[in-house]
Amino acid sequence: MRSRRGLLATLLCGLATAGSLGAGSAHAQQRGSGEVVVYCTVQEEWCRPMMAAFERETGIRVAMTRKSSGEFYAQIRAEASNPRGDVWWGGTGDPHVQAAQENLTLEYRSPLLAELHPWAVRQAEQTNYRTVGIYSGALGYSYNVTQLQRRNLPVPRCWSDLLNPAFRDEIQVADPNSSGTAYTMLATLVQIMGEDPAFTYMRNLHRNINQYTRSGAAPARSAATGESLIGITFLHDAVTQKVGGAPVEIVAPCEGTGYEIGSMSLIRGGPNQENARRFYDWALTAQAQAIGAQARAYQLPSNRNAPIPPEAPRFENIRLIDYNFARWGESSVRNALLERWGREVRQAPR
Ligand code: S7P
Repeated sequence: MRSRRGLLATLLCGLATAGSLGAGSAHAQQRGSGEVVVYCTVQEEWCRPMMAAFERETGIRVAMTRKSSGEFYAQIRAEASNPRGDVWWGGTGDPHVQAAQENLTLEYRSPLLAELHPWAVRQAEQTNYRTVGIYSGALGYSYNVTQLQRRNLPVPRCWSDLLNPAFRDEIQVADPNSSGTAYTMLATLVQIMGEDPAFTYMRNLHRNINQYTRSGAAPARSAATGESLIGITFLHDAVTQKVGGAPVEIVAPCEGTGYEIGSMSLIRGGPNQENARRFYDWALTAQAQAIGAQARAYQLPSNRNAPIPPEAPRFENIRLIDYNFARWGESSVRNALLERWGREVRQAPR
């Protein structure tokens, strides 16, 4: 039998732990049951430990699938009359904003909103609390230093440098229809240059593109292995490669660049709504957000108490544009830009 002193020590220790872990562990005290279906849009390497930690903490089973931002937006739309998913966790904010506008997601005011940075709360306010910011990160590119030096090519520093004919077939970026990263690039260029000049730029860049990938982070891996010279991605996806030992340098373009507010939404009509809200609250805790860095994901977390990974590209060192998330996530605007990209860029002669 345990002594009274031992019991007191255990209780005090338990209280201290609950205090330091915050709302996440308060939830963990009531074990849950059943399952929750999570559509995960960050990298698989982060999706898996995140889901495992939630299962451990709550006892709720997670059925998780991973796809890119535009793909899950399209799936949630297609499933609207018979929703299969409960939570859409991660991915760039624009398609979450579009889903909110199209009434595909649910209004929810998490008690954890009080712990978030203003930019994450603003994302919730602008969508009537149908999505919320969970992390943030800036767009840019990385280049393979070994290949660049071996071939004596100039070091790129700006968006304009990517048009250099010396980079023909050497640049990789994703397709904005499937990838939130690539849509962020499209909307960023339009915001920096104006729409017609941005499309002229992208048609010229098209000559240097070797492949439009489905996934937004794939070009960072391609630059890391030297398969491509340059990969356009979020900077944090390139940091993951650099931390893993790849010979890459990371560029925040000199003209300025856009950024994402990675978001989370509850799917309207999802089959496990109570468990979905539990996942949502848990995913906003500092403790859950710390899992990103452990999985080598170097975004800036939205919970003010979550540790910022030292490797994360800091916004104060980057020339950021004032990205208008409400405008570029608006259905008609996003659809029109994607349609124009398909017609004028993807089909352009090389
Ligand atoms: O790797 C993390 C990340 O860059 O992936 C998300 C991205 O939207 C998913 O990839 P797609 O571009 O293929 O949609 C970002 O939100 C996140 O920072």
